[in-house]
Amino acid sequence: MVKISNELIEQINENVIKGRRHKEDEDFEGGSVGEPGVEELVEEALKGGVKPKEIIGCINEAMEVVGKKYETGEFFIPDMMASAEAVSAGMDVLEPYLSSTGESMDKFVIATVEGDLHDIGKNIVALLLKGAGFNVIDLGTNVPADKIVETVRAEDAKLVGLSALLTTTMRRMGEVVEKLRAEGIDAKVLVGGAAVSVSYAAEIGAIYCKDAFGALEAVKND
Ligand code: B12
Repeated sequence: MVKISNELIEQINENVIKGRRHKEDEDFEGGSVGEPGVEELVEEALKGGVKPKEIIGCINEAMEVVGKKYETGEFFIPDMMASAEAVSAGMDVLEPYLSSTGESMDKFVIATVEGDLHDIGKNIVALLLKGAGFNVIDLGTNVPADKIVETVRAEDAKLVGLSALLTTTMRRMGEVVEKLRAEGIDAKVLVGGAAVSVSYAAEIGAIYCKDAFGALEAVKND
């Protein structure tokens, strides 16, 4: 069983990197058609008892590799897109396994800040918190500060999550926190994404979360 799980995890990793969503997809050399892609592999892993946490960890690692390959010029934007789509396909399969117990908990408004289109990390955080029973309001990507503040106020949310993957968009997080405080809203703000650091989070008065599990810890420790 352990061996099978490890093999499946390895295959999920490989197929995320290759950007193969499902069995109809080709690999880089035009082969692999008919072999399971991320969708089928995640399904098989979950049915075989692999924990969602392990699958999420594997996805994180695979995307890390994709980022390195992009940095070194081995991958281009379409390759990153294909991997992102493969992750989305896997997350759709994962969602019911993380589905909420029906507890009604605090509202959590989450968004990727203005100028930034990256949403895989945000979606994982949203999914995990939804699964933990939080009432997640996901505003999507490229969201202006005013829209975030307006939603937090209208929903009277006590928790806010901001994602930024670009060094150029990270500063938008500070703008959101400033606007929230200017309106007298003292919601707890969680921030994450590759561009963000512990020191930047501290500078703007937010809580840094390394990953989605860190987010869960931070909101549970209220
Ligand atoms: C996939 C990807 C893309 C895809 C995004 C598709 C999508 N739907 O998201 C596409 C192709 C669109 C893309 C575009 C671009 N990208 Co890009 N992209 C990536 C890549 C490879 C992976 C990101 C990812 O999904 N990681 C996996 C997830 C699970 O990890 P994560 O996002 O970090 O999230 C986890 C934690 O950070 C945390 N977290 C994240 N958000 C939040 C929020 C909260 C509230 C909390 C609590 C926690 C939390 O929890 C998550 C789960 O555990 C990264 C490389 C990298 N190392 O990050 C580059 C990267 C972020 N991209 C980069 C660049 C440069 C770009 C482009 C500018 C390229 C271009 N020239 O056009 C554009 C920008 C587009 C835009 N305006 O946003 C650079 C950024 C460099 C920088 N310092 O600014 C990176 C680092 C690649 C590199 N090494 O150069 N990209």
